[in-house]
Amino acid sequence: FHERMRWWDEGRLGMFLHWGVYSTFGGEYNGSDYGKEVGQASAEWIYLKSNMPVSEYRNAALNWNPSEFNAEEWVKMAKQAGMKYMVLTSKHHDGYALFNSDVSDWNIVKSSAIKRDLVKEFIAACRKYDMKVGFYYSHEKDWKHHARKNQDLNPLPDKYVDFAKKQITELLTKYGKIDLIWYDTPVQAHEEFNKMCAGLIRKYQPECIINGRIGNGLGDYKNIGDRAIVDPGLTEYMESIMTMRLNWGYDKNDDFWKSSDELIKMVSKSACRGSNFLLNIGPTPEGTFPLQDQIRLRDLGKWMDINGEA
Ligand code: FUL
Repeated sequence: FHERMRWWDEGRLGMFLHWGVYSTFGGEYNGSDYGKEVGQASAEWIYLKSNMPVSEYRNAALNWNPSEFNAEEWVKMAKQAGMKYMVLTSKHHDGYALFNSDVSDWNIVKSSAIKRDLVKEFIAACRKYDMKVGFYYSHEKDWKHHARKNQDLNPLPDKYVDFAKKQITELLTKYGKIDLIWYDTPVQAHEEFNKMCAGLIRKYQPECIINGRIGNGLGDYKNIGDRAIVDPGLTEYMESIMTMRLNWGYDKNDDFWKSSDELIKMVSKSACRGSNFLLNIGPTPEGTFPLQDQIRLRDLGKWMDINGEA
């Protein structure tokens, strides 16, 4: 047991947030729907899966204006649902950062229409409502800063390693305390790189928790595959991650919602087995939670009010 795991182990339930330039496409490009391959492609993979011109994706970023984004509203909704931590995609596989960065212009401040550091706003809101703050950071896949095609290159190019090191350091040094970094997705052969990613956290924020998908057993807890519940008989810290419908990122054609009852059963089952549960929201390009997500959060909140502390 390590002291830094206490809040996480007591917390049990968190909110995952997949939000970025991909959200502006809503899973669709050129009349094709990229959000329907269950467990495979997802709306947030559209840049890779559609093979659209780089300029097209870049323009989507430059025009992106999530003017309805209000971090406090997000945090309040998570809080009401009984969630104790939130994990936002600070950089997904497309390499686009939701924070200001000096090592690449491919970020929300320098390549968008809103030009605001949304990570900063998100952290401030979390702090205000006593919510633990986590950031997803795609440490290995980066379709902008190393490769769109051969995305699992081995070894990773030196230039990328240097870039990632600097950007993770920015995240860990410019925003005050961060409670969790959620790395994704590991290639075991990149052990040295993964160790570097862990080392930065231990160096700058020793109390920050590292998730299992850093790879090479370097995390503070384990993650299982996407959208699965852990088996009974748990002996380690574990976390399940779950979507409310098929996709992680916003997809306007995805109607495969799980019902509130189904989700509540999953939350309860996961907690009974001693695991954490991270439930995903794919906010709209404007920056709001889709209505269907809000309904499920409200239902979950009602259930958590009665059963949450049990
Ligand atoms: C996967 C990613 O490839 C998906 O896009 C998503 O972020 C999921 C949580 O992890 O590995």
